[in-house]
Order: sequence, then structure tokens, then C-alpha cells
Amino acid sequence: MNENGLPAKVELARLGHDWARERLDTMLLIRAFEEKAEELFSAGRVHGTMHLSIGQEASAVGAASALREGDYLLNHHRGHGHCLAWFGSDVDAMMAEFMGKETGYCRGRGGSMHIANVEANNLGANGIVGGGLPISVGVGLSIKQRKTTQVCLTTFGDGGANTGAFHESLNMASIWRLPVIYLCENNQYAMSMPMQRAFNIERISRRAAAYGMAGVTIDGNDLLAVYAAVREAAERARSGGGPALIEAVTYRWRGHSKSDKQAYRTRDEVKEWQGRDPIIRFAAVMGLSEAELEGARSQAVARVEAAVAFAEASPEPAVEHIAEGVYA
Ligand SMILES: Cc1ncc(C[n+]2csc(CCOP(=O)(O)OP(=O)(O)O)c2C)c(N)n1
Ligand SMILES: [Mg+2]
Repeated sequence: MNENGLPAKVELARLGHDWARERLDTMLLIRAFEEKAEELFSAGRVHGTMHLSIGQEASAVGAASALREGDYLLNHHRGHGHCLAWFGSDVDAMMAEFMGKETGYCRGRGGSMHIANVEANNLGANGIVGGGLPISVGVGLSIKQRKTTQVCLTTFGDGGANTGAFHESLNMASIWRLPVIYLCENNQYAMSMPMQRAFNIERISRRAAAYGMAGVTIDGNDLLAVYAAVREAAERARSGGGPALIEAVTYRWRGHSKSDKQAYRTRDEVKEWQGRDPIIRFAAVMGLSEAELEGARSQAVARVEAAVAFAEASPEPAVEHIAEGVYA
């Protein structure tokens, strides 16, 4: 059953095979991209750090699918999937950014954690936990003053929901009825801190009541559940109904970042969550055979390999331009 009470298969039939296939392909692209990025990082060909969202793909693809071109995205540090699922997504520019090349989204200056695509209203990620939350109030206010029907999707983690910025931002957005969708990707941990030790409530979405906004907890590994929840929130926001808080319950398969030894969780726990793979679950609802899924997976891997070739052939940023974007 999905959020509308419809069996998933009936809901998917309504959305159509092409719609579903596109969503599946985007989830596979994100998975293949991050697996490749991880390999390149280990080989010393991508620098900095990296926060992989492997296992959380349904949240990124489900959310973007429920929105329209022209809407805004404020992303967080675990946001590769959101960038790849967003409007105007370009896997070549994404890989080039990771590899520090001039053809990257931010001309190689941002790297994995700071990818923005302002032309597509992807306003970028933030290295400060909860850092996108106050910005969402500004974006929401701007939309309201311009009287458009845009909305702003703001992503953050369970840890982000325990910052002061979370409380201030949700309160302000609610008072001013701003068209912002707060998508909390509760992946059970903030670095090594388990969610159970950081909250005295079971569901983060309960906090919405304190600010007088709608709040819902959904299965974040179910693309259709994310899609339905974000669509409902977007419809409400576009018609002046104000913000909403969506808690998408999910799990990161990899460590917090590339330096995490993961001493705080067991292999069995990771395995258990891997059994809830959002991609395999969605393919099953689509009724794809194993061979069909493998075919789709190979296409995604080939697309990512082409992006690596593009990035490798791209020039490094020239030294003469080093101060651009630093001084105004
Ligand atoms: C204000 C601030 N405090 C602490 C950190 C260090 N830090 C980086 S990521 C992180 C955990 C974030 O956890 P969560 O919000 O659940 O997102 P997840 O990494 O699980 O996706 C912390 C504490 C930071 N970057 N910014
Ligand atoms: Mg987390």
C-alpha cells in the first residue's frame, strides 16, 4: 500500500511504465555514479571527502519526481542523488566536478559536497549541518514576495533536525506560510550517533506539530511513498497552505564519510537494511525480470563510464582563474 492507500502496483500502472522506467534508471544512475566515485576516491583520483548516499536513492528520485522545473533545491552534504535526480541534471558535469575539472558544475572548485546548478535552481549543498534550513526561509520568502507558485525542497539529515537552525527555520516558515518542503532523511545516524540516543521521540515528524505545520513519517526506501508525500506537500505549499515536514526513514549503506570505521553498528544491521534495497523493491513493483534489471544496471554503469571519460578529457582549471569566485 502507498500513502494514498492504493496498492503500489495499481499506483504504478496509473503513472505508466515509461514514468517508472525513468525513475528506476535515475536510481540506478545514482547508485552507479556513487560506486564509481568511491572507486575513484580510493584510487586517489577524486580528492577531499565524500558522503555517499548509497541505499537512499528512493528519497532523492521520489522527491524530485514530485516537483516541477523552476522549483528550488537546497541540498545537504549527502546530496549526490538529489543533484542527479534534479532538473537539468548532467552526469558529465557532475563527474567532472568530482575530478576537479573546469567542465564541472562549479568549474571544479566545489567537489563532491558543494555542487550547485543555479540555472536549474539547484542552489547547492552546505557543509554546515542544517545550513540549508535558514536559507530555505529566504528562498520561501522570495517566492512569496514574487507571488509565483514555486516551492523549495530542503533536505537534511536526522542530525540536522537537532540543530537550532531547524527550530528557528521551521517556526519562521510556518508563521509566514512559506512554500517550503522540509525533507528529513532519517538514515538512523548522525556520524556515529544513533537516532535513538539523540531524540526522546520516536518520529522526528512529530516536531511539525510544535510549529503548526503538517508532518508525516514515510518509508524513505519506497519511491512511491516519497513521491506521494512530496507531491501532497507541494500542492499544499503552491496553494498557500505553507510548509510541511516529511521524515523519510532510510539507511546509509556506507560509512558517514570515507574515513569512518563504523565501529558503532553491526554488519548484521547493515545487511538487514540492504535487504530493503530501494532499487530492487521498485523493480519488483514494476514486475521487471532479473535480466531486465541487469540490462538497466549495465546501461547506468556505461553512462557513468562515459562521464569518467568526459571528465578525464576535460582541462584542469587554469591558474590565472584561481581567484575567480573568491573575491567580488
Ligand atoms: C554545524 C555542524 N556541526 C557539526 C558538523 C560535523 N558533521 C558533519 S556531518 C555530521 C552528521 C550529520 O548527520 P545527519 O544530519 O543525520 O546527516 P547524515 O550524514 O546522516 O546524512 C556532523 C555532526 C558540521 N559539519 N556542522
Ligand atoms: Mg543521519
